[in-house]
Amino acid sequence: LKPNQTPAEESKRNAALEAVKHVNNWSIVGLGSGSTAALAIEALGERVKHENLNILAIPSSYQAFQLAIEWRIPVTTLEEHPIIDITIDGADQITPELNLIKGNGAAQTREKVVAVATKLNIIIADETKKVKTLGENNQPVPIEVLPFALGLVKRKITELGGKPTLRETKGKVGPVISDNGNVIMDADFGTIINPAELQTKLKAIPGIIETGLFIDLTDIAYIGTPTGTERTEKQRK
Ligand code: A5P
Repeated sequence: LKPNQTPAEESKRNAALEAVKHVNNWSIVGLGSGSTAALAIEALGERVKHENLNILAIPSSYQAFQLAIEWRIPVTTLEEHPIIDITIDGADQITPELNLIKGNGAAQTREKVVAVATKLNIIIADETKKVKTLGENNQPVPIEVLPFALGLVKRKITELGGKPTLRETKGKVGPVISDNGNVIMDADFGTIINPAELQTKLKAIPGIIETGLFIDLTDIAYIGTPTGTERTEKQRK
């Protein structure tokens, strides 16, 4: 336990510590993004330092890349290693079927590329991320959009029943620009009964790069509590 940790941080750290136990020597490891994934990167860094763990990491964002450098975890690229052994990432919402909404940190496109390239995907989160149905509690779907296509994408999302909002930055006026040079639309679809169908419809709109709907991509979830973790597993189709 770290000093001055809030119960939420403790929960996230417990999940992160459980997940990094799955990382074996000589693995290619995908690094997720966000505050929970950051704790897993830290825990991996500790293992690299104290256990001489030999791994090569593929960061899913500029944030994850910087953290890997900070914790002295060697990095590689998907071009060199197109198959990733294990990825540990966070989520904004997670259902009992282990479907997710991701992208609160605008990193969902690279996160999904990394997840699809990965043999074992582990998601870590605290209990606040657990939901019955994706889209509950007004959680929008983060969508990365080519700036040129914004007008079209907005209209098409509205036709699909969504309420799109362009994500604005803090610390600068104007929209959030992703690590890939695109903008983010947060689209509220209410509760999403059929997320796979919505994903297919959204991906058919030109200008949508990727969405934060992660369907059937997760193998194990660790939900952390201040005192332990709850594990859920799923056989991917
Ligand atoms: C980044 O774009 C997201 O997909 C994160 O994985 C997600 O937002 C979880 O972040 P926290 O762990 O900070 O809640």
